[in-house]
Amino acid sequence: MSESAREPGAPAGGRESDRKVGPPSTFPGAHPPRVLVVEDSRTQAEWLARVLEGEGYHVQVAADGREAIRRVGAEPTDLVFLDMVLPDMHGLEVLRALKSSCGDQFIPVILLSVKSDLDSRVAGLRMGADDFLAKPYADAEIQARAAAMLRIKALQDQLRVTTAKLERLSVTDGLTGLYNHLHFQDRLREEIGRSQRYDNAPASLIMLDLDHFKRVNDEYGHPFGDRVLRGTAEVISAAIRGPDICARYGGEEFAVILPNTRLRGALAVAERFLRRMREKSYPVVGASGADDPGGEVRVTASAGVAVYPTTEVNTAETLLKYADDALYRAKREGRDRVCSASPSHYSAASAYAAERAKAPPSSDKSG
Ligand code: GH3
Ligand code: MG
Ligand code: MG
Ligand code: MG
Repeated sequence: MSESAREPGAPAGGRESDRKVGPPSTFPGAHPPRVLVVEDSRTQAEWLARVLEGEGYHVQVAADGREAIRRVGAEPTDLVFLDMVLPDMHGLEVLRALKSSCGDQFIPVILLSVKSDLDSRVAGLRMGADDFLAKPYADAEIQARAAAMLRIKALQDQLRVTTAKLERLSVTDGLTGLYNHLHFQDRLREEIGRSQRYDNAPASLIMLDLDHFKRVNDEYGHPFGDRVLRGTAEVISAAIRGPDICARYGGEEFAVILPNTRLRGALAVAERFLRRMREKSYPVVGASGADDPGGEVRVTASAGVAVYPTTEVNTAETLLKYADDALYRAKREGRDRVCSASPSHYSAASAYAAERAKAPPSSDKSG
């Protein structure tokens, strides 16, 4: 160690009596902060560890750069003290590797350097180091800088959690937990854009609307209607595959984007939704007092399906329009059924329905 190092137990600035005694302080997190000391001098490392452990931190030591990088990659770390002079790598190289490996997580790094080494300190700060300690350092300074960094880290972590929560809320429908209208629009455009980039790979859209839902609200009340909407979201979520995107489009209207899916596949999915809707029942508590046994309510839905790309359907807007038109046709033709978009689509839908009609008996009455 050429850097005016002091031996353990003989700190330059701080006195042993300055150190806090008694039980470690309590931390806001569930665990004591985890500190990694990267230092090849054993005496320096042990001394730093002792000072930090005195603060109640959980301290690990890495004797070289490679071990430091491995540990940060493998073990949760809240703070790193990093010596500039290491046997295998320069401290700045290690810093670069650590900072690029922690992604959107903030892991503060305090550089350990000698006072005269201004250039490395400046370079280190420019490269993303968060602070530095110049040797010889005092116990109190180590403790104060560690505490300051951990405070900033706690705030950053909190900010990350809050941001993630807000991001989730901004795309979610509060009642059903599905994606909301705005996010649906974004995803539909994204999906069509992707399809255009990949040789116009097909994508389908299903629009779904509950039948006579106003009556359900009128008869059983709005909270009951809300339960039906949540139940519908469950039915839809359970019936789709991973890449499919489902959203609450509006009041009692739902939309599902099916990437890489042609008409036939989309019709099958829509039929499955409707069948499961028919099968699902919602218990009603007796409305007229204790003698009223209550009962159960079933709510059906109508669906419109359109596929991209066709001659008419060549944008997100036209895909939406055609699915919507198909939905209204399903309503007009009696509800509780699936219709598809253009006449050419429609004949395919009819062919599909005819095929289904020939299939072995099923309780399914749509198509
Ligand atoms: P149709 O079969 O033609 O679709 O008839 P409908 O009664 O379902 O259609 P209409 O558009 O007349 O009524 C939709 C109803 O959906 C009216 C509205 O009160 C209800 N609705 C919309 N959003 C919500 C909600 O968040 N909760 C509840 N409970 N009801 C809602
Ligand atoms: Mg060293
Ligand atoms: Mg409706
Ligand atoms: Mg509606």
